[in-house]
Amino acid sequence: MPDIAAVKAALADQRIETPSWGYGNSGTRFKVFAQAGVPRTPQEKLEDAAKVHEFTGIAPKVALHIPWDKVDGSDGYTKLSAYAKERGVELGTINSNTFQDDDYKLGSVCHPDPVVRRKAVEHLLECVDIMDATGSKDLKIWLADGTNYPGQDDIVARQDRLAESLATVYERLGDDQRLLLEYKFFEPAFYTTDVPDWGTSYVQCLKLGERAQVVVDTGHHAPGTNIEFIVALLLREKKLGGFDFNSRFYADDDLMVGAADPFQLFRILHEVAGNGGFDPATNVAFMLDQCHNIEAKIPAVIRSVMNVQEATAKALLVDREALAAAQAVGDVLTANAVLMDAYNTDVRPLLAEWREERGLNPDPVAGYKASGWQERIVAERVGGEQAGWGA
Ligand code: PSV
Ligand code: MN
Repeated sequence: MPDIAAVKAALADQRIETPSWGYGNSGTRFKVFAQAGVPRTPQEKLEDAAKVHEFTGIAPKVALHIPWDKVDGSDGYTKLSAYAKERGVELGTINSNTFQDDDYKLGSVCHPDPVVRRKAVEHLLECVDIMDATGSKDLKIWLADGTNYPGQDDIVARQDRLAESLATVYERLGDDQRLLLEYKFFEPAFYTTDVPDWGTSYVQCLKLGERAQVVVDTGHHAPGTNIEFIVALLLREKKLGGFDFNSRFYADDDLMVGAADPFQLFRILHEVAGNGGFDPATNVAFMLDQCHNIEAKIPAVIRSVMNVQEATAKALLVDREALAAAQAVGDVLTANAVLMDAYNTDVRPLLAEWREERGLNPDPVAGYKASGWQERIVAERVGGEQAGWGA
């Protein structure tokens, strides 16, 4: 069996980035249910994110979404970054948004009109300017671009426009900055999506260069897709930039990671563990991309971080020597049993101990509930406009 001290040391290296939008109001296209105490400003989102880090110890970074987290002033982002640091967290990935403007009805960087494409590219370049101010290393691009009807636009021409637009952005990146391209098989486009799968993202990234990598959002696949295979392949090709973790039952549900299928999460993280993905040098960004529509937001983010941590601990517990030995002689049942032994291990006591060793509450959700933070934000965050992505 793997050495427990080594497992604990590996867990200490883990960092899970939380999304600013996970703290704001969200919902479906039918209804957004507002919650008391929800942040009204990017600063208040950072305060909530800092609580998640305080109780889990492994969530020191917060991803921003522009323009949802837009701040004014030439030094606005430098100040926001300082505000985060004062609270013990830092600004992480900058997520672009080319999907909420009337001009983007027929697409953004793939739009047939060069004027609209330029506008979308300008937004992405602005995101890189923000990265320079915040010290963020990753620009995440998810495109809603696509078509609804056969014949609506030329599929290959759209790929050409995509390549040209992304190349302009890639050239603007600093040496230590990355362009991370998400894929999603459908929605909001229903006939063709311009980046529908890992292959399309991979092909585009390959042409751009080393600092362009693929992001796997666990909610962006058709039912039954073997996501861990994609993860293993991308790691092999050094093209896995990161994850957007969440759970899906049906489409892009954005539920808490590990809630729908904890076994799938384990299988994914087993491939990460086996292919060097937990090595900080591999630089895989582990991010949540979730919306907490009906549940309390901060404890839901804490729970999600814990779900990733639990699945990670199980993946680290896989007896890789025994697995390799069984695989080498074609002992199918033993190989499978080795994997299942790790998955079926209750790692909660190990993680509680790990937290206590770091001066953390062994039960982060209970710790948060006892902290009084929820009562405080409900009492203090009155008036103003609550944050949300609109629905
Ligand atoms: C799209 O569904 C997505 O996963 C992208 O990452 C967006 O940036 C994010 O959701 C927030 O809407
Ligand atoms: Mn995503």
